Amino acid sequence: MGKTAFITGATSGIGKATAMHFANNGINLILCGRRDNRLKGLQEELSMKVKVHTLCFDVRDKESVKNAVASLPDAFSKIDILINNAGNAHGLDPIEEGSLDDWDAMMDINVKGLLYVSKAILPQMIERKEGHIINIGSTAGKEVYPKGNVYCASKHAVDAINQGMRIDLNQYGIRVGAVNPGLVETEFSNVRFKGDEERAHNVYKGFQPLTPEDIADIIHFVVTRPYHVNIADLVVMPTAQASSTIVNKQV
Ligand code: NDP
Ligand code: 8X3
Repeated sequence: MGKTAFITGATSGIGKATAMHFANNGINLILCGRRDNRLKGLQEELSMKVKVHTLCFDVRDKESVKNAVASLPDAFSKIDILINNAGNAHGLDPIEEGSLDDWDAMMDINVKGLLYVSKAILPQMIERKEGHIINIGSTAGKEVYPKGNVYCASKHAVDAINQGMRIDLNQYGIRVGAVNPGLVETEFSNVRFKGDEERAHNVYKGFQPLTPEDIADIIHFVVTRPYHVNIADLVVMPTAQASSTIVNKQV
């Protein structure tokens, strides 16, 4: 019987690519997000390869998170792998001009949402003394960049939570690790710039960014190591990127 992965933010970008990569490698899927039409489309596509269940909820809503996890049918009730991926940046403004709504969104989704989902899934991993949690952090969780303030804070929090989880869950034999990407071309910048496609496109102009498939391939590598091997903290950038602020752009 194949393993089952619970992926948040599976409707787009890194989460979607991970779902597709896992399906190609026989990992059953619980796909989560708010856009149900996308979830259903993916389910239709990937059900030919593996078992797929979808859960449509907002990670900010703690009751919805709890109810969604509790609603899982028997065939999906054992979760081997949790990919805490749902998240986005909202805005890119100096701290004095930042929007309170953007700040709430980033802290509520990237930090609290990750905690709510983990809290709902952890009891079964603790009971079985087995499980693997991958937290999707960012280079923004290692280094702060101009105007990145609150997004960087949210990803620094993910970095701390990743370490804290690994420490506290060590006694249960649960693997915990983070994958921290640099610039990956997804819908990330469209969300950050609130639908301004040109501005979003310009972020990735003049160099070769990572693709969501690059990250999916790495996540699959991480989850397929022998159980005694835990990749605790992995940072990956495009070759053209040296840090959050140094990108070799040919424009
Ligand atoms: P996308 O915008 O393409 O995907 C974001 C995903 O998160 C979507 O599936 C979206 O689904 C989901 N999501 C957002 N808000 C919520 C919410 N409130 N409740 C439930 N799901 C939500 O971006 P990426 O794939 O790039 O981002 C995925 C992760 O990777 C994020 O944590 C991001 O911070 C991180 N990351 C991205 C990098 C990049 O350069 N792209 C680099 C480093 C890290 P839906 O809208 O359907 O709810
Ligand atoms: C996404 C990478 O540099 O756009 O976390 O913040 S960055």
